[in-house]
Amino acid sequence: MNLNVEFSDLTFDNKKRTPQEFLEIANQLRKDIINSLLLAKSGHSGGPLGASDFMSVLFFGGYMYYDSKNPNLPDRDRFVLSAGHMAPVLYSVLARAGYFSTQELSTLRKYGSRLQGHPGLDVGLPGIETASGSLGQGVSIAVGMAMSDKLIDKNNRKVFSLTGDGELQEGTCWEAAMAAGSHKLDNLCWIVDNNDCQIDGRVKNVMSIYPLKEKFESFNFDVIEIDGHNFLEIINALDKFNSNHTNNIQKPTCIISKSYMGKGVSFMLDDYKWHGMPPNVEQAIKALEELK
Ligand SMILES: Cc1ncc(C[n+]2csc(CCOP(=O)(O)OP(=O)(O)O)c2C)c(N)n1
Repeated sequence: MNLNVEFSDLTFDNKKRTPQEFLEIANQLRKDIINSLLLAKSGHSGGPLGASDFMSVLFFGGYMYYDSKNPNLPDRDRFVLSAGHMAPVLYSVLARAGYFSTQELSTLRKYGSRLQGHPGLDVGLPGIETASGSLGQGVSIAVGMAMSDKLIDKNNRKVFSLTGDGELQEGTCWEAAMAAGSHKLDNLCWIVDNNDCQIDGRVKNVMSIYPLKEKFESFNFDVIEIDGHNFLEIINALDKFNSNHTNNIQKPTCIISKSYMGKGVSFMLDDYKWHGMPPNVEQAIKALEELK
């Protein structure tokens, strides 16, 4: 069976939108994820598909200040994908925002490509703020960025970082949380993709991270729990972070985004086996049909 993979040239701007528009963008991201992973023949399907709804609102809903044609804009907001293995969704977001050609999505994980399995700084891909993939490292760097913005430069920038929930089993995360709360980093928005799946099974069975809300609250976070596939709830949570930042509430914000691994593709839904597996041709055809 053959599948002729094509990436459209469609890009999206960054503005207020309806839930239906966000869903259409999220499904475009999902199609890119399926297509690029099919060509790569390796990589992570489940996490990126589950985080697509949140990423659609974050990057295309007017919540981050950035200019894809001027990636080093000095006062830009920054996004750090701490769960670096979810790179396929970040690469699709950056391409669809205009940082680089959507055609480059076909090079995922290829030798010499700028789209490595985990984001790197050495390959020079615009829009990548730091290398990540060693779990716990990205969010720790994001906390450092927020500290320098708030405490040293005293500017108005915001830092967003997305961790997995399995990632929170990495101890470094909790030192980062303690630092963020202790330094009252109200310019930091920490998003937890809470699909309760990780590489070996359910997060709660491998090693429980719960209760999560109370843990972050004890580190001085304002915690917002949402359905990570409900666009109105995502919008409200990001609005709340904006108001926390504007009003200097002296607490970082944590959005616990309850999601499903593989969301959008029926045979991948809520199944941890799709954590680190790409689709084959038959599976990709079925997935793309469902995402039409
Ligand atoms: C420090 C470190 N230990 C182990 C790994 C291997 N690893 C990659 S992803 C992953 C599971 C992460 O689970 P989660 O954050 O929930 O992501 P999801 O399964 O939802 O995509 C592990 C253990 C790693 N990348 N870094």
